[in-house]
Amino acid sequence: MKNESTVLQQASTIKTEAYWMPFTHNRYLKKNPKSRILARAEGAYYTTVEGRRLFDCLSGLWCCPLGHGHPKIAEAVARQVRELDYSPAFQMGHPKIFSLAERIVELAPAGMGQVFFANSGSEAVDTALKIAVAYHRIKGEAARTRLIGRERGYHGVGLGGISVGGIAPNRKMFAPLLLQGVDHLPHTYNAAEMAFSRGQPKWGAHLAEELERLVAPHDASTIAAVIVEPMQGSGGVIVPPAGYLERLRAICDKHGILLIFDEVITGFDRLGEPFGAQRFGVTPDMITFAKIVTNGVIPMGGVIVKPAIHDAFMTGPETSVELFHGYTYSGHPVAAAAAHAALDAIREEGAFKRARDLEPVLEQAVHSLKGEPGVSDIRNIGLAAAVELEPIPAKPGLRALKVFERGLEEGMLFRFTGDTIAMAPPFISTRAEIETMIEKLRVAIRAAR
Ligand code: PXG
Repeated sequence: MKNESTVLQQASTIKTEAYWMPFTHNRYLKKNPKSRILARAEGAYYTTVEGRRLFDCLSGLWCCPLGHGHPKIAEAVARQVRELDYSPAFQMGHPKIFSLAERIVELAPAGMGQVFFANSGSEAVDTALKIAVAYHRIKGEAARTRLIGRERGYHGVGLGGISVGGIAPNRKMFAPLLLQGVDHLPHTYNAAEMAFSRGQPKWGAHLAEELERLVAPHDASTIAAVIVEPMQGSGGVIVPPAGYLERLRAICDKHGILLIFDEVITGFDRLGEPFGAQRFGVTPDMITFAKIVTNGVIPMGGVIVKPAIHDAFMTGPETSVELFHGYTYSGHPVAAAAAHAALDAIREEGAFKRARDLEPVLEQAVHSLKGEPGVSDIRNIGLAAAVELEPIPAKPGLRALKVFERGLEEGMLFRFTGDTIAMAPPFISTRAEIETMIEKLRVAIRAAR
């Protein structure tokens, strides 16, 4: 363990040139990096290399709700490295990954049967898309190749994920590489109809009917799957209108189209239920997950499928490989150990209940920002919320950047994209911490003119 002065000493010698940072304004950050470099973390707080303590308003990037440095997870990881650090993912297994798959199926909505492991949300999504197309082919419907995503959807950065995703800047540089045969449902956000909604907006279920319009010109027999986030996270905490997901489910059923919920953010309690599927009472055919499954400590992702999908592949000679897909680190033993410990902690520490109990606290606090300068919308569900800011004229994104930077000075690590501030505090937060987070946001918003 390094002491404080060693960490600070290191900070003064950090050279930033060689590291190309992901989804980051590299040149701007590197002009003044120290306020952005994290040295350590404990519970719901980070400490920067300058020694500033920051409340973790987004639980890392939506992934660390049990808090940092969780002793049980740390212990499980250390033990696993000594016991079995790596086990070949193909043609071999290890006990913890079988039992983890079973546990995840138990947490999933009734009717799910198997788990295929990957190492990130992006890999989980590309895996689900491949399974969908292969499934139809095996079932004798090889023409079902088209995929339907949604505007403002985020499904990671794989070529499949950006093709079904609907965030324009993530796609436009790579247009020639995008998959053919993809359509997008309209997003469900309409400020005029739903600004300042608490929980699910009442307006918007009819937008699911657009699926019929996308299916019709191609014929349902060409459509493999629809993929949506039950709650759009990266798109800015866009909560599904009441009745919308139910309608999507019904239309998919009518046409034999697989419905995939991308639950990389909503999986494992963010919405107060194990999955968004349970929160919204709609069971998809596949669920992708990542992030919270290990509390973010070791990368892991995966796809949960219905037995009918899995079983369709289990044909042909028993000695043949059924699915030509997988990663060197699929079901990594250290990730599996971290996931078991995280799921133990979720159970023992009552995370579902905590997220549910804190939901009204966050809701009430965040909506108190209505009327602050430049706040055009506030929305929330589970332990997630977003505040939409009016852009500074001709300078989109600048207002949120100012709020973010003032937040750092106030001891808050907010998340901003465009002019939206997103929050998803750790489940271990206290009521007072959530209220303080919002009061500091108020200060930052007032200052960011
Ligand atoms: N699907 C969804 C729904 C996601 O939210 C991914 C897939 C990709 O996961 P990986 O592990 O490949 O990054 C995500 C990731 C944010 C933010 O601030 C969200 C994500 C990642 C980073 C930041 O909203 N989601």
